[in-house]
Amino acid sequence: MTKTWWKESVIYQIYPRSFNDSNGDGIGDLRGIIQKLDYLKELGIDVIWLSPIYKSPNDDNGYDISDYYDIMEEFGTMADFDEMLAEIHKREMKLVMDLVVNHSSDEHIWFQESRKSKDNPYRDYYIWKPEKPNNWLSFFSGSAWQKDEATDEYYLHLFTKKQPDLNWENPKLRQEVYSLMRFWLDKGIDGFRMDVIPLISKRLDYPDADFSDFNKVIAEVYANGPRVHEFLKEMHEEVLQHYDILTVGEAVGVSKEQANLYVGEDRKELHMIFHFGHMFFDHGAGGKFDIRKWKLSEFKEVFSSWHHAIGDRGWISTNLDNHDFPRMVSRWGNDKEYRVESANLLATLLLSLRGTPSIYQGSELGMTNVAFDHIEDYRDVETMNAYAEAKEAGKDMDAFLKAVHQQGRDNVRTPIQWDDSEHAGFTNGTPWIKVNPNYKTINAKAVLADPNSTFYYFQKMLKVRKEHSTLVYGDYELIDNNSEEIYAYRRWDENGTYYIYLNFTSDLQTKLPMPNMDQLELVISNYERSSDYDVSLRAWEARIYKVN
Ligand code: TEU
Ligand code: CA
Repeated sequence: MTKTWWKESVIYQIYPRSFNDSNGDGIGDLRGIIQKLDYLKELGIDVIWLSPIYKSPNDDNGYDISDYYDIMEEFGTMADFDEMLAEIHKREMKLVMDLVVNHSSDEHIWFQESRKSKDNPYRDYYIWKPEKPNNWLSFFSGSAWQKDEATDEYYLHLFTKKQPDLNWENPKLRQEVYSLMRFWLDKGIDGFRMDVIPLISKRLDYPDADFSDFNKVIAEVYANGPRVHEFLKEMHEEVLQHYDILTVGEAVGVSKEQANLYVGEDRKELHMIFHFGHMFFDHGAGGKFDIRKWKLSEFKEVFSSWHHAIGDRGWISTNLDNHDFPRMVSRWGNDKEYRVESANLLATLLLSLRGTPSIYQGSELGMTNVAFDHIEDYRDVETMNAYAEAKEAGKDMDAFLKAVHQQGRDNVRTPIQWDDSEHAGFTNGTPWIKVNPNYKTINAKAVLADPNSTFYYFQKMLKVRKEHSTLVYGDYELIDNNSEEIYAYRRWDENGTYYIYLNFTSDLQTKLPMPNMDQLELVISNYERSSDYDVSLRAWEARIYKVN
């Protein structure tokens, strides 16, 4: 297996709107990020993935771009950007930008032109049909086709109607994309996270789909279209191969069997993908707000089977949350009495699997989901649309709000809790979305003052990954597949063998599948070690051993 920096790096995702506000307008910004770079350096991450900062009317918080060559006004200026990039590099960290090119904003000049007339030179930058060709639905509720008055035709939008899909069949559009990528790469950025990249090639027969299972439609109809690999190879040839960068595709709808078609080293497409193995697996047939219970054995199976499916041929990136999914400690851990322990256990997992780990902002603080009482306090377009749709359908709206508390995207979009002052020190003004009321106890100031905090555990675990390359490159084998309480696995290569034990319950676990104890040296644990506990695990205890 080839060894390279982007396999050894750890990514930290910043959602700029919610990170840090430097000028009191209630919206996080680039200068706010600059102020916190020392904090990130101290944590020990290598690469910052920045959610979109391009000019945008913010229908979907920047995932609707109206100018790929400019910075969103609320976030700052190009001079701020250049300064931020220089400051990141000065601290020997890297910057990966979000590339959102499955769709643009309807306010992009291309779409403004495209919609004017059928013979406009930009008409073919988007996907227009005289009639709705099928029953496709948007990810964010309602039809994926929107009628436009000027020409009386329909355009495709897999996301909101302010996010028209770009037409990748058009070679001119593809060249535009490659140009804007070069613009940012030539500024010196270190790579791209590619938004919904498996969706760029559409099925040109536009078949009807069976929406009794939306995730199945994504996988079988929307993603992995006929020309997707041709387009990615062209992008690689024209742009990517000329830079020493990190590329990671958001692989919605990509199965583990298909994954190496995107990331196989011989394929010359992407370096790695974020997979959705665990991200969608608690969704019922009715989608994310139709929650299904999961078992630990299923969770383990996701990571095990993805590890084996990719093998030594390709690479993946692993995350346990991001700006679209609930807080990791609330989703996979216990965000009540074992919040700190379980956040640290999840960090142990994330940082001891093969694949480049990505930490979402605030995880290192042990930040949790939020439960606003009123729908008016929510901001996310997905949540708002789904709420309106459920109401229209006469659903039980109290139950729906409860599902939002568990699954809504705003769970991870509340402002970062920097201290216990008003609005958690995120802003001097009024934040664009309310802070989580638990900021008085959960905040950066508090964790930095507490040697036993999540922050210092994450920091320590980041060092462990750096110092033990087996955790990066080694092979992986699950131990005790059937346990619904313990996640245990072995990592090994020519440099050593490691055993990782994670107790995913709030109970003491005594039946550990342990090899000979006196050969084992403890590398890290999220509890103070006490010899009594060598063969048992306390609530949410995590331990890594090295075999001597
Ligand atoms: O997300 C794509 C995607 O699959 C999500 O729509 C996901 O299904 C949903 O958020 C789950 O609730 C990307 C971005 O990460 C997301 O923020 C954008 O809204 C979306 O693309 C459109 O650009
Ligand atoms: Ca601001």
